[in-house]
Amino acid sequence: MKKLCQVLLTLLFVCLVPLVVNAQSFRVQCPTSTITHPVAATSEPAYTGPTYTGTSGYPTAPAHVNGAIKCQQISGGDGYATMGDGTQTYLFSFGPLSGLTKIANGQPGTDFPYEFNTVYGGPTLQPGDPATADGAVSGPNPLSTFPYNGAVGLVPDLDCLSDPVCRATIPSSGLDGHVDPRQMLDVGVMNGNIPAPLIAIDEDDELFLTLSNVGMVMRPDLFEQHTVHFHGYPNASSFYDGVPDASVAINIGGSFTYYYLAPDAGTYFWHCHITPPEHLQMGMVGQLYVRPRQNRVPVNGSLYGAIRTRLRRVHWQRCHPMAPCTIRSRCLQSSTARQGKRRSCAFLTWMFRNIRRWPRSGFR
Ligand SMILES: [Cu+2]
Repeated sequence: MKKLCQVLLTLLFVCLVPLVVNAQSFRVQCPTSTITHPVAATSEPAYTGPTYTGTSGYPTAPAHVNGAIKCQQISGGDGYATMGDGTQTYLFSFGPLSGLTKIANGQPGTDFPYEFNTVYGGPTLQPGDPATADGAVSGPNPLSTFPYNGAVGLVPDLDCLSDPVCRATIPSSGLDGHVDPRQMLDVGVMNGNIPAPLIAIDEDDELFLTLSNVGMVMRPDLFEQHTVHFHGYPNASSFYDGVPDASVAINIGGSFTYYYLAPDAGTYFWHCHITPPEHLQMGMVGQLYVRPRQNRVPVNGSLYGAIRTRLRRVHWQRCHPMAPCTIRSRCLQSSTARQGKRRSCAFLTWMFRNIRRWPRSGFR
C-alpha cells in the first residue's frame, strides 16, 4: 500500500509539472467592472460620500461609486545604460508596456479600462516603439503618428473565438487578456526605463498592474524572476506584496497581474523585491502617486464636510465613546466604546454639544 502511494504521489507531481510550466505565459488583465466599480468609468467621478456605509463587511453594491478601475502593464528586463563618462553599465529595469504615448508625453502610463483594452491598429509594433514608428523626431507634437496607449501585445483570442463553448465565456471582441508575445518582446526587450514607469492612481481606485518578465537578453545565463513591491503601502492581500518568500514571483516569459486598492493618498515608491539590494539598485524602482480624494470634491464642496458626515455615520453615531448613550450602548464590542462607558452620559452630552471645539485629530 505504501509503495502504491509513493507511485501515485510521484505520478501526481509529474502531472503537475506541465501545469506549472503551462501557467507561465504572457497575459494581461483589466476588467471593465468589479463589485466596487460596477460600471467602467472613463473619468474620475466626484467624491460624494463613503463607498460603503455598513459595518458588517462589503455589501454586493457600494453606497457610492468612488474612484475607478485603472490598469497598467510593465515589463521587467535588462540592458545597458551609458553613464556620463561613457561607461556602459549593465542594469535591470522595468519598462512601459501600456500608455506608451502618455509616457512619451511625460504623463503616467496608468490607463482606464477603455484605454488599456485597445488593440493597436497601426502597423506591427517595432522594437523601440513609439520612437521607432515616430521616427524619433523632436518638435511640438512628436508623437502625432503614434497615438496608442493600450496594452502592448493585446489581441483577440482567436482560438477561443473559434470554439463555441469557449466563445461563450469571453467578450464578443475576443479580448480576454490573450496577447501576442512577439509584440511584447519586440517592445519590451531592451526598453527599460530608469526610474521605472510612473504609476499614478487616485484614492478609492482599484489598480490592476500586470508585470511581464521579458527576460535578460544581454545576460542569457541569468534566469531572474521579478516582482512588484509597493514600498510602505498597504496591500489588498499579502499575495500581492512582491516579497518572494511570502508571495509570488514572476518567471521569464510569464505575466502576473497585481491587484491594489488605494486606501492612502500620498507619494510612495515601488520596486522589484527579488534580492532587493541587487534588483532595486540595478534600476528596478519607480514612483507611485496616489492622488488624494480631496481633489475630487465637487466645486464649492467641502472635504471636511464630507469626512465629518462619514465619521458621524460610521463611527460617531454608532461606536464612538462620545456618541449619545443610547446609540453607543449597541456598540459595546468596540474597545473605544468600552472605555467611553466609564464616562457619564451628562458629560458625553456636553461634549457632543461642543463638538466644534474638539480637535480634529481626536477622530479616526
Ligand atoms: Cu527584479
